[in-house]
Amino acid sequence: MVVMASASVEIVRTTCPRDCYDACGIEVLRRDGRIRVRGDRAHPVSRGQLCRKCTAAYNGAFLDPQARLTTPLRRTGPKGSGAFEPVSWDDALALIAARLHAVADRQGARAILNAHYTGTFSLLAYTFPLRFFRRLGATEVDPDTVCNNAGHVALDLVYGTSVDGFDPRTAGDSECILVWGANPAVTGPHQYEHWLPESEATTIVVDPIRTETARAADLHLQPFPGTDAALAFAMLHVAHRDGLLDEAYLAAHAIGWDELLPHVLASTPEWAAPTTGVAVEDIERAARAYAAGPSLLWIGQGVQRQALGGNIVRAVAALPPATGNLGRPGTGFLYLNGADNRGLDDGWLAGDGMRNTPPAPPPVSHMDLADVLADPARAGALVCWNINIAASNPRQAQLRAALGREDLFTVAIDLFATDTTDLADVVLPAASFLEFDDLVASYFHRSVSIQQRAIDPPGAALPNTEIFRRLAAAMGFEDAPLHESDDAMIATLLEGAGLDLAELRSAGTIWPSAEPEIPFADGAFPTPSRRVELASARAEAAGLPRTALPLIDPRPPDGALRLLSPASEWTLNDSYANDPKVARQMGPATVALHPAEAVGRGLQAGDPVTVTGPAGSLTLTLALDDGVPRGVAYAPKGRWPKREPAGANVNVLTAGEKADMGESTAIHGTLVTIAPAAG
Ligand SMILES: Nc1nc2c(c(=O)[nH]1)N[C@H]1C(S)=C(S)[C@@H](COP(=O)(O)OP(=O)(O)OC[C@H]3O[C@@H](n4cnc5c(=O)[nH]c(N)nc54)[C@H](O)[C@@H]3O)O[C@H]1N2
Ligand SMILES: Nc1nc2c(c(=O)[nH]1)N[C@H]1C(S)=C(S)[C@@H](COP(=O)(O)OP(=O)(O)OC[C@H]3O[C@@H](n4cnc5c(=O)[nH]c(N)nc54)[C@H](O)[C@@H]3O)O[C@H]1N2
Ligand code: SF4
Ligand SMILES: [Mo]
Repeated sequence: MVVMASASVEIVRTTCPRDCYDACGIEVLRRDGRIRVRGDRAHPVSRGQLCRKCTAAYNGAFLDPQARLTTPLRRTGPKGSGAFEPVSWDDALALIAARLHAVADRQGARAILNAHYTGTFSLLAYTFPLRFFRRLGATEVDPDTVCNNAGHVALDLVYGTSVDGFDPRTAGDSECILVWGANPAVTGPHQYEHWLPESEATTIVVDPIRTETARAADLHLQPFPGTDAALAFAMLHVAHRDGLLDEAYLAAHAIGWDELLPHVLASTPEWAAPTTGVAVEDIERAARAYAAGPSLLWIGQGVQRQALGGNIVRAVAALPPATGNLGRPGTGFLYLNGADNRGLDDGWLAGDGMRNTPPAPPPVSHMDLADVLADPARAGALVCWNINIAASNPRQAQLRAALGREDLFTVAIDLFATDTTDLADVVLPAASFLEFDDLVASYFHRSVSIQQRAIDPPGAALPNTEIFRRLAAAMGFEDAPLHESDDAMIATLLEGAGLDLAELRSAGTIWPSAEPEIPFADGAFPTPSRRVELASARAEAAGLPRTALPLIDPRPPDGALRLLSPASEWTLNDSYANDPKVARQMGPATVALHPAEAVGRGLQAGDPVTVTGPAGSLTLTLALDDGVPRGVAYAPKGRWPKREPAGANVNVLTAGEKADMGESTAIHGTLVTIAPAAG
């Protein structure tokens, strides 16, 4: 909806659809033909402030037609040479359709790979294209495997769901908020600035790095990476020892406590302290504060990117039922809140129940993508959209080599010319969120927001939805679900949720439930036993231990460091690194070490250092930070390889090792060595 703020100013209210906890409200102002993107002061979460990265990029690269892709492109030189010529949409789509049909005829549609993620996380642009790939019978590269799948699988085993998180509005009833392996100062800035401090609860942060979030907490537990399961078991031990368990809750609503108990009894704080690096007193303080409750548990995504990440999340997830911090105001856990807990049927949007679809081939993990793409028998074509795999996936050099296969037909769809589009055969220009209507469902708040078209796309750019409708037509797929209009899908989704479009357009964001929702208030869980499964037959059947175990990763061998590469405050994953203001703020790529680690290696801040990991080496600038523990190296993600001096980012080091569950990334388990750069 356009509001005329004054005779010469038009304002459109919309929402930031990035993969971010916040889902900020946005106002787009048009004054004398000039556009300004700013925070919506009326929005209860963002309160008029966007994060600095989005303020820069939405007023910078996103609005700059020189920075954006504005026309379909066809490759004219060797792969990766950067030689492209503009073509019309009709020609580009006809070429893609012919090549995809040829691969399907020759090898079966399973040799067409669909790689996608949350470049935009607005509902339609993120989900609708999946209908096309279902109809086609393509192999999906399982999106969550590059991010958070181990946590999803673990929570599904324990609770039967990973997407029915606490309602943040219930924090007023909490005495303690435990943030385990999330860093909202960077990844959910408004939760850090408003939600956490305003709750008045005691805040406890568990993070190997003394992040800004950790510094602001009442208590920071700083375990060595990959030791969190031992810490969680020791907290359960203290709760048991000090009579703080909720035996009644366990008896009524959980199974398997008896199987967990021997491990809990063995996990004394005196054992856990040297095992994790967290002092006995701090383990006890945290356990008592959390168990006394009412307490919220925020399980971050950083904690599960470990070799035993699934086991860690299962162990941490035992805390709420054991201490009765579940099912009543001020309690519960949050990993993510799924759109469907607001009545938004994202399964339907993705094509559940569509007729005329071949059986879906088994998905491929992002950890295996480089190998699959290198194999002509398994990969004849790749369609990449909403993701920049040449920057964000592990095994960067191997992946780039595979993308360089002349006989791999690659389509890449993006707003910008990324490292991935540079390696494509056909590049399609996507419209940005400012340029089309959609819905946004925050994964922290249980809200629904409108995304409204505020400006025209540059050149010939189109929203993901329209691109895949046109591609379906070019392929000769006439199925009605592949041709639904955005308006019709928005109307169906809102009707299912009982929401009114006009009201949403004017409010920007609506909470469908006026009162804080309390998941599992009835004590029932969507597991096979209908209870919290602390011991799980499903886990056993999948070849996993029946219960979480107090296991830790071995400490790095002498001289080796554990590389952590979580979110950067200046980028959103790989997005914005191409914005000039953001690039200036970020400066050169650094790796941070504890000062004592630098002394031992004869290194000083600012030195160029060569970091060597299992898949390759990279030269970075050394930073010193005593908030990084000894034995750890810290180098945030989010750089564009082609903008870096070495033509690579931190993912050139990483080998695609998998976590224990869900074929998911164990990126924070990467071991590296660091030495002065030669020359
Ligand atoms: N070393 C290391 N690597 C990591 C991680 C880590 O912690 N460490 N984290 C991992 C995680 S958690 C994730 S989620 C991944 C994310 O990695 P990516 O998914 O690659 O990163 P994004 O920046 O979210 O988005 C990718 C692209 O989507 C494009 N895009 C934005 N909007 C649209 C749109 O409307 N349509 C289309 N077609 N494209 C659009 C953006 O311009 C961008 O180029 O990275 C993973 N990689
Ligand atoms: N600014 C910004 N915001 C983002 C993103 C971004 O790239 N930049 N990415 C978005 C995406 S895709 C995601 S998935 C979310 C993720 O957001 P979060 O859930 O906050 O997760 P991360 O930032 O990946 O990691 C959080 C913390 O986990 C810690 N960690 C690493 N290993 C361990 C461990 O073994 N134990 C414990 N306890 N902690 C550990 C890291 O030190 C880090 O501080 O953020 C989203 N928001
Ligand atoms: S990335 Fe997150 S903090 Fe930044 S504007 Fe978007 S929703 Fe808000
Ligand atoms: Mo992610």
